[in-house]
Amino acid sequence: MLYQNLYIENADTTSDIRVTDGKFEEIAAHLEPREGEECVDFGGKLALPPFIESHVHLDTCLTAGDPVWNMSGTLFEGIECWSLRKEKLTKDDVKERVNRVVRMYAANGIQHIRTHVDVTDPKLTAMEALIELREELKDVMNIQIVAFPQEGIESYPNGRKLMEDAVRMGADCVGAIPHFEFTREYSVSSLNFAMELAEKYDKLVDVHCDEIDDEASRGLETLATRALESGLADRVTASHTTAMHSYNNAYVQRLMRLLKMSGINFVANPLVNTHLQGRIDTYPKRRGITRVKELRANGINVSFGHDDIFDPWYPMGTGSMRDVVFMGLHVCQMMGYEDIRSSYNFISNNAARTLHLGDKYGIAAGRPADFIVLDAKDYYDALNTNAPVLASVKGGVKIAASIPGTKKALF
Ligand code: 17E
Ligand code: FE2
Repeated sequence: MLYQNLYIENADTTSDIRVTDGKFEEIAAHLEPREGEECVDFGGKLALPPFIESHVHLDTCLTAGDPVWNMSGTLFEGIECWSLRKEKLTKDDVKERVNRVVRMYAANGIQHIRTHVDVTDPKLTAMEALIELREELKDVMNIQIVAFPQEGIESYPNGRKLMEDAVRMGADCVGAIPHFEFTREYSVSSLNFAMELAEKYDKLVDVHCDEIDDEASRGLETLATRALESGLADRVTASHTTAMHSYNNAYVQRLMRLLKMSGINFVANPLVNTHLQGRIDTYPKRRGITRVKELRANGINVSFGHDDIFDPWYPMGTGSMRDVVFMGLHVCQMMGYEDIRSSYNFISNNAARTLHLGDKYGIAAGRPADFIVLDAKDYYDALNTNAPVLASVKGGVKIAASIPGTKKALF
């Protein structure tokens, strides 16, 4: 199969891509079609490695207002609303919602998702459902599962056991929520426990870290120190880190050295944290997004996540990572020409590093033939015009495409 005339990752000139047996065979400025080879000529459109959702809670998606709406718009009321919904969870309910959401994502060119799954549930219902879905949906979506203790590890009954049970069931990553634990001591010991669990079972780590406007919330320094000392390094991710917005600059200056040394990844969630943070402020109101520009300037890996789609923490979402990038560039004030053009990295190459996709990801000969084509000439144009996904190809198979002339997806 020959895909012709594609601008690969904002290149100045077009390339042709030959796919054989589900892999990229060769990529060059011009490839002669072989006898009988099927050709698709895109006539100068943008090709990118598939989009990646590096932070979402699939188990909570599509539950907004059930049984109650989050009236204050805070993280903490969201946790209370979810606690009520959690009592009603069944495996079928989780599976039905996740199936719908995964298709929304696929239609928008996403092929990899890292999902946090709440394990503060004595029955681990959502975890069981997600483990099955990871297998059932693998032709459409690569799903990575984080064992996420929404109501705490040390502050929830049997929290440690539930975490270990979830990892034994097959979770890919270990989570934690230090800012939600009852005390600072619990916060530190929950992080130590999570890191030891990850080492014991050879898992990645992704912590909901300091998702609060309290400048005294300093789980991040503990997480980064443990990542450095244990050698887990870039296998560790700090998600949200919104307290960093409120840290004083002198502290951040010292912290940044440790963050660089540790090698950890960051995930910011610009849509959801713009909505959830600053809620107890009058004026001025803090944006509550982590310091993305400064982390990037220090060479630290950052990706962007959606975090929620229509659930107790966020009442909107269509599964489009474009909306996430669009908001992220605004709130982080990264609107320079090159910032905008290269911003697809937040939902592709940077996220691939966080998910440790290695050489399973990227448009290069010998790798799995996974890529998307957008109806635009470069990513600046794609972002600005909200360009539809003309094709999402996974393993050489077209799994999604938009209906010509519309932004609706055929799937
Ligand atoms: N749970 C949490 O602790 N934080 C969030 N942003 C979401 C769920 C969505
Ligand atoms: Fe989250």
